[in-house]
Amino acid sequence: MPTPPYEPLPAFPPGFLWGAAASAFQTEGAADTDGKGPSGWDAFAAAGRIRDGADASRGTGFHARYREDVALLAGLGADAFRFSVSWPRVVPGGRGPVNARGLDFYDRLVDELCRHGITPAPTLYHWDTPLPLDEAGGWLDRDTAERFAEYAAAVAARLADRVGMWMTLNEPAEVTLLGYALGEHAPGRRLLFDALPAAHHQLLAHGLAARALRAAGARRVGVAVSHSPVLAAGEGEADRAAAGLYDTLTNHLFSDPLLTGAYPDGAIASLMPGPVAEDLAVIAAPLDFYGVNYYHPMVVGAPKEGAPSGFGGVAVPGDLPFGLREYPGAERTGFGWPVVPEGLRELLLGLDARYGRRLPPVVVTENGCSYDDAAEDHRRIAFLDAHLRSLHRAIGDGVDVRGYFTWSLTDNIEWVEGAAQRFGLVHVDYATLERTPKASYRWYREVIAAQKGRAAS
Ligand code: GBH
Repeated sequence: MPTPPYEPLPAFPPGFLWGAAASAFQTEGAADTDGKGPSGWDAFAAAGRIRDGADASRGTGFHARYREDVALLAGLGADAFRFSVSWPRVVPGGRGPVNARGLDFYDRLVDELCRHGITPAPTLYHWDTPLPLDEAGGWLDRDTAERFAEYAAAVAARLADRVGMWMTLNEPAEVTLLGYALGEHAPGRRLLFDALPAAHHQLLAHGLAARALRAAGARRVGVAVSHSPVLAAGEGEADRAAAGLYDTLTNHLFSDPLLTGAYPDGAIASLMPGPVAEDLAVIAAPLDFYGVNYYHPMVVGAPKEGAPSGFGGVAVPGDLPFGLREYPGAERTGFGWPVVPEGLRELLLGLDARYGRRLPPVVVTENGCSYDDAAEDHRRIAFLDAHLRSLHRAIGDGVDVRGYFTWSLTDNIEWVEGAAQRFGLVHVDYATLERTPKASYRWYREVIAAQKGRAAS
C-alpha cells in the first residue's frame, strides 16, 4: 500500500491533460431550481428505485456549491474539469423553449473554471433524459435524437466560446444495457435484445449533436464510451462464442459505428431502425478525440441452464445467450469490482490495433474506484497509481493518449447505489454536504505537480 512519500510516476508526454470528472444528476441537486424540469432519473429516484430509498435529489449540492468544488480543482492543479450539462435544466420539456436560467448556471460554472485556468470539458448527456421524452419512448424514439441535437445547439450557442473540449454522450452501452435491456437504470425498460434501437438512436444523437456543435464553432468534439476487455470464462467454443457476442454488444457496437461507420455485425445492423446507412454516415463524422471510460474487465461464458447470472449487483436473465462470471483472483473495490490495472493498457492496445489510423487521439475520460475510507484512502491511491502506470505503458507502446480524468472529484450519488458507493478524491458528508479532501486528493495534487515539474502547493 503506497504511503507518503510516494514513488513518482514516470513522465507523461508534454501537454498531457490532468483532470477530474463528475456528472449533473450525481452532484447538482437543485432538481427544480430556476425552471429545471424533471429527468427520467428524478422520476426513477422518486419511485424508490435508489438503494435504501435514499433521496438523491440533493446530490452533493453542486449547483449551490460549485465555487467550492472549482476551488478544490484549482487546489489540485487540474488542467480540466469534466462535468455534464443537465438536459432538462436547459430544455425542461425536452422539446420547445430553452430555459435561459438553466443555461445561466453553466455560464457561471464555465466562467469560474476559466478564471482559475481550468479547461471546461462538458458532456451533454450523462443519462438524465428530460422526463417527457422518456415518457414518449426515450431512446427508442428517433425523435429523441433530433431533440438532443437542438439542445446541443442551444448549449453551444451559449458556451462554445469558452469550452475547450466537448463530449456528446456518456456510455451509450450502459444506457442501452442497464436502462433499456435489463431495466436496472432509468427508464427501467426490460426489453433484452429489443433494446438495440436505443443504441442506434443514441449514436445518431451523437452524430447530429456533433454536427450542431461544429456549426456553433465548438473547438474539440468527442464522446465518452465505456470499454472493458472481455475474457472468455473457458476455452470451449460455447464460452468463446458467448464472450465474443458480449464483446460485440458492449464494446464494438458503439466504437465501430463511431470510428468506421459500420456496425460490427450484419445481424445487429439489420435490427436497427431507420435509414441505417445514411445514419451511419452522420454517426461516423471525424472526432477530435475519443473518450474511454475504464473500470474493469468482464468475464463472460455460455449461460448455465436457465440460471440467472450476475455481476456487481446486476442480474442477467438466464434466457440471454451469455452469462457474467466473477473475475478470478483479483483484489476488489468497495463495489466488488476486480482491480485489474493491466486491463486499461490492454483495451487501449486493442482499440489501436482494431482502428489504426482511424482512432483519433484518446482521452481517458473516467477511471476510478469506490472505497468507503473517508480520509486515509490508500487503496484508492494504489488503484489510481497502478492504472496510471498501465496507461503510461500503453503510451510507450505507441497509443496516442492525451489526457486522464479520474472519477470522481467528490463522492457523489452512485446511481441506484445512492450514497453507498464513494468514488471521490474528496469526501462528502451527505448530512451537511461538507467537503473534506482525502489522502488521494493530496496524492493526485503531488502527481500533477511532479508531472509539471513544480512542487505541490
Ligand atoms: C460510469 O459507469 C458512469 O459514467 C459514472 O456516472 C459512474 O458513477 C461511474 O462509472 C462509476 O460507476 O454490472 O455487469 O453491468 C459505470 C461503468 C461499466 C462499471 C459496467 C460497472 C459493471 C458491469 N460500468 N460495469 S455490470
